[in-house]
Amino acid sequence: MGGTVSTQHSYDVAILRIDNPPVNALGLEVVDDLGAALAAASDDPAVRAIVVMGAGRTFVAGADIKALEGLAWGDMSGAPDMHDLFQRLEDSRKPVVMALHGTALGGGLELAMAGHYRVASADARLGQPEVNLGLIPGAEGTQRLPRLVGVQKALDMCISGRPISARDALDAGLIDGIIEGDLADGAVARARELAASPSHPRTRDRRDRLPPAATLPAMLEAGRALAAKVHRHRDAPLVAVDAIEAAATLPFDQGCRVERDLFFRVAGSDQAKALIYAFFAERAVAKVPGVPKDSSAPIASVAIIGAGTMGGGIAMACANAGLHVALIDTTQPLLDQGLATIARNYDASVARGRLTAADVGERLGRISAHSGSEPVASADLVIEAAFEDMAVKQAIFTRVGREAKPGAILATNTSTLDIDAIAAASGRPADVIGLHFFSPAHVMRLVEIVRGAGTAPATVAAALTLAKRLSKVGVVVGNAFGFVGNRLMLPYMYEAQFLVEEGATPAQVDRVLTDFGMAMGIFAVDDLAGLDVAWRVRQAHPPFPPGQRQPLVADVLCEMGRLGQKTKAGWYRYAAGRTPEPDAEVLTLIESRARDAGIERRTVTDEEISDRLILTLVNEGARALEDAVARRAADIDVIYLTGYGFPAFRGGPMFYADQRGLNDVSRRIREFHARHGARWRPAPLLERLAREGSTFREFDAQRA
Ligand code: 3H9
Repeated sequence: MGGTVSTQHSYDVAILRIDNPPVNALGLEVVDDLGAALAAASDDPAVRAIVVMGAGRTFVAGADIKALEGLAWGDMSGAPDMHDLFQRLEDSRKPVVMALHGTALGGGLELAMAGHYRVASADARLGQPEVNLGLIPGAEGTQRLPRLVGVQKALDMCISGRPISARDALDAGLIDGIIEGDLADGAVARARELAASPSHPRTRDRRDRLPPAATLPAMLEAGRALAAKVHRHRDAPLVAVDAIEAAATLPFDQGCRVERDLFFRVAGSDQAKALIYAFFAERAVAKVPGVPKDSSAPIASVAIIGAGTMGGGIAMACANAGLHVALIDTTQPLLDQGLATIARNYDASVARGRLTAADVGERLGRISAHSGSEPVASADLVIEAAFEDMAVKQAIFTRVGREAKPGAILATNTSTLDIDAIAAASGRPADVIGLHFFSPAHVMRLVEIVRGAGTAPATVAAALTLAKRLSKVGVVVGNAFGFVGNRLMLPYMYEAQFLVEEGATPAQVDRVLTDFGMAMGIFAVDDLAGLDVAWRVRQAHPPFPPGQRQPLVADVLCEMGRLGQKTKAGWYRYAAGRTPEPDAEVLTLIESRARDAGIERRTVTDEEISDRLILTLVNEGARALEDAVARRAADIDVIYLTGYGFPAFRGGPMFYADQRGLNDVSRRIREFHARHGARWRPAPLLERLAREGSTFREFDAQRA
């Protein structure tokens, strides 16, 4: 028998156990081995029923995404055809019970639906997440799921990609029972009961859950509207609706042929390439040479110094993950204010139905407030989230360095300051690391993990483990101004300001960016963050050297008190709520400042806006790689996808550049250099890769 499936007998039941760590993904070998194990169990006269389950922590979490990556790039050799196996499972005269635990996702759920019966442990999760990879279910999922749960629920699951709980699956008819206690024993008992039945239900024969023809069009229309809304600009969710339509209107085999054609149409698309790349890039960031994979330092208690917006958000992120948090600030009123903000944020989650009042009670119960620094001594992790001022931070670290227990991790949440200077004050730089959370810290997934010159590998490992524990993505970056994210963001922001000085409007720039797929336009982002944030940064770090063009308007807006949403006016005005409205006063100000500076006003095309902004990110990204502040192009992409609203279906700025072709990117940057001067000097790394006909992906691969 093959190596990925083992057979074990319990009474007269054969248990076929899929063992392909880490997540039992279905690749060619598993499909072959399962087919062989099924044949043997079918032929064995002592076997009256069959159970299929997963070894280790999960059932099957999907088709092997590595093989699907090959497929996306034109290599068909690794992608299994599961149709035969599924047909044989369904045609088995002995009942096949699928026993699910952990996750049954994508091809895993498709496999489960090919069995006659499905049982699951109470904590199992089931879903068709293919859209997250730019795909649709391609192993009969779009044909079987509507037959089991109806078109409406199938649309919801295939469009959102979100898994459902075992309880939901039971209510929806996707599984037949929940097993409390040992899953294998429960599944075997069920299989033995069923062995006596003369025949077993085949999903493919069912039509009872499919809707009458008259109600179908409205459901599909609602599905397409939902797909366009939740996955703006993405093709796969809409294609999934087409495949489900085929399930409702065609016999099973014909529906499967439609699904197959549609699957192959999306599987080779740029969107699938980008999203699959993003899936692996997000997981690769945790693999840092020289840093142990798993941290041996368990973190259970955290002391957070500073109860402001950042400290409060970090406290929530930690409490949500089950950590005990001591929130420290200098006075009781500051602590009260911080706790009130935390309570308000939690109330909003309850109002939105994301948490129950009991969940919130539990989480708040893990946060205690302190006006003295006593909790520092016992904390496994100390996070300083005080005012962004070197003297303040150094004073805190001098004290923390003395008071924290040996082996504790000492983190600073600075966004602009030098980690080494902060670490020096602590007297124990090996323990010190930057944790650059993004606001709101309980929501945003990105944490830049800033490694100082003296940071120990074990400290980096602990920070990576913490990020995962907080359900965040930690990316290790070097200690240089702006780290990686803001280093790229600042020139992008200034380029947008130059564009409006030349004749574009903030609304046009923001529209071009959201059309490109960015979550928000840069002027709307600036207004949301507060214009004073970048203003303070500009005062400490002028954007461009003297003699180069400087942005003309942002400082003036700040001086006018137009600080963004919080003052109801910034680049836009906010007459009612948070919706930005173009403001004639700002347009006049931009025009007059530009005229005074002798800038010729002209029509700026959407294409120029898009290129000047996105290629600014690419060029600066290449420089960050040259300087080794970013380790890999994929790290930059993950930072932009998880922290800056860059569209996942484009894979990130560096992947976008690869897809466009570095030759074309470099040609365009040289044009901008000729027209706009020094700030557009092409990054030598980009020029070299373009000359060699290479890509950032190859650059990463060579470094790995
Ligand atoms: C599909 O099924 C298409 C079908 O319709 C059929 C078409 C013909 N394949 O995330 P983690 C690896 S599309 C290969 O850190 P967690 C992952 O790279 C697929 N590898 O763990 C990582 O490797 P490494 C539909 C996979 O506990 C390791 O497993 N399914 C796969 O936080 C651990 O992953 C999905 O989209 C895979 N399918 O989360 C599910 N899945 O250690 C995708 C994981 O070397 N997977 N790996 O870095 C997930 O959502 C999460 O991995 C899961 C576990 C929730 C399962």
